[in-house]
Amino acid sequence: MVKSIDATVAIIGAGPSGLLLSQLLHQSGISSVIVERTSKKRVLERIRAGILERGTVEGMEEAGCAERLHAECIPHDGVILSFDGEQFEIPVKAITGHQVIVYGQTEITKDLIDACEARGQRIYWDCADAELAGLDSNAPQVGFTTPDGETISLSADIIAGCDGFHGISRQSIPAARLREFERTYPFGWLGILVDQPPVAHNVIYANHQDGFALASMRSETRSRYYVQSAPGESVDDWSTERFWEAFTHRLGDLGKQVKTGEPIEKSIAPLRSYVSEPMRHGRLFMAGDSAHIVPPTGAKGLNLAFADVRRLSRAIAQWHASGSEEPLEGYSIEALARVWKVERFSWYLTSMMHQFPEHSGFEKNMQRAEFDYIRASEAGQTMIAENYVGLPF
Ligand code: RFL
Ligand code: PHB
Repeated sequence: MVKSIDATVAIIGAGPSGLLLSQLLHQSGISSVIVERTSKKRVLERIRAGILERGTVEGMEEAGCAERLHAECIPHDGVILSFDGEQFEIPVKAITGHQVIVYGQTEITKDLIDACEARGQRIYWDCADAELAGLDSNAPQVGFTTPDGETISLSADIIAGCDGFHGISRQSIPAARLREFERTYPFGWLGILVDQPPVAHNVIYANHQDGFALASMRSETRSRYYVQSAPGESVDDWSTERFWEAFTHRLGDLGKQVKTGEPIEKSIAPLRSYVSEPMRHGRLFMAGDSAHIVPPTGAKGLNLAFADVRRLSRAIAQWHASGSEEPLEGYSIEALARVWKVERFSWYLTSMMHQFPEHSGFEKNMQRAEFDYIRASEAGQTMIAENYVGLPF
């Protein structure tokens, strides 16, 4: 027996994109149902983003979910760049008038799930077999099976593909209708979480001849640190001792002040730039990592996802209120214009701050010249500051 249910919007994925979309649609009186592949526990355990732009904070405010964020976040006025141990700070707030904040993706996800549950939002967890149909019609459908074995057919006016890079939504678009652009990088990031105070108040991006390192944080007592790892390496290749030796060395003198300890989490992530165009196919609208990936240098992935979701929620609300297709038709083009600028910044900072195995002395000198130019140039620092704090939405 197939159970039939309906909602105005079917949302695939209960990551930050899907949860925020559901919450914003609710604020406009629009119903949605979320279908998620994995369990609530696993979604809440993911350690990912930490640095949020102003527009992301505004998105949480619009969603009515920013109370804990405002109480617990750590505002940052600047960001530090380091090259072979030499450092300088870009005064982001002095240049742009705005700050970024530290507030983990784990907390964002928790706040959004709590808000969704408090108002009785339907989230189907642990449904791994979602299939999309009728995308070319005005009555698309999502079929899936619950963990209890119940088969559900969800009818909607719109499907939102918020199911990340490995999701089903993008795969449901005929290949001939997609254009994909991709750059993979010859390295990954090994990240650890450790219960020790952060080495500096601000985030540090360090290019060292041994490889990249990044010092970030989750709170005044919890640090998030990364080092560049080689392709194919796994966490087992990185003993705790090897990590601390590499990390502290790559930070130069500041490295001597790092408080080390046993990591409470260790993971490795590949780096990639990816865009799939358009971000719409019929009644399917893509948002977040399902449509694009940025390398984490610059901390843009979640922020870009939230920019998509805010734009999409407004388009859907205008369509719902007016019945006009026009707001929906503009979504992909407008979202992609911003996506490519953020792709550019993430690619730029990745290119400037990492050791590439194929680089000759020429490229290494180009990186050094770029660093020296930015350090001495107000224009150069302004370019980095206005991207870091978040481009206008
Ligand atoms: P997500 O988070 O991948 O969520 C997608 C959800 O969809 C589910 N799903 C499905 N559900 C139903 N059916 C299917 N067939 C499905 N397939 C998948 C998944 O289980 C999941 O729950 O995508 P979303 O919501 O678009 O959010 C994107 C962000 O998670 C991502 O961009 C950021 O984490 C990127 N990122 C950072 N972004 C920042 O803005 N600032 C940062 O400081 C930052 N640091 C990072 C990062 C990502 C990292 N990794 C591990 C990739 C640091 C790292 C190390
Ligand atoms: C983090 O805090 O996890 C973080 C910070 C800056 C980045 C990426 C990740 O560029």
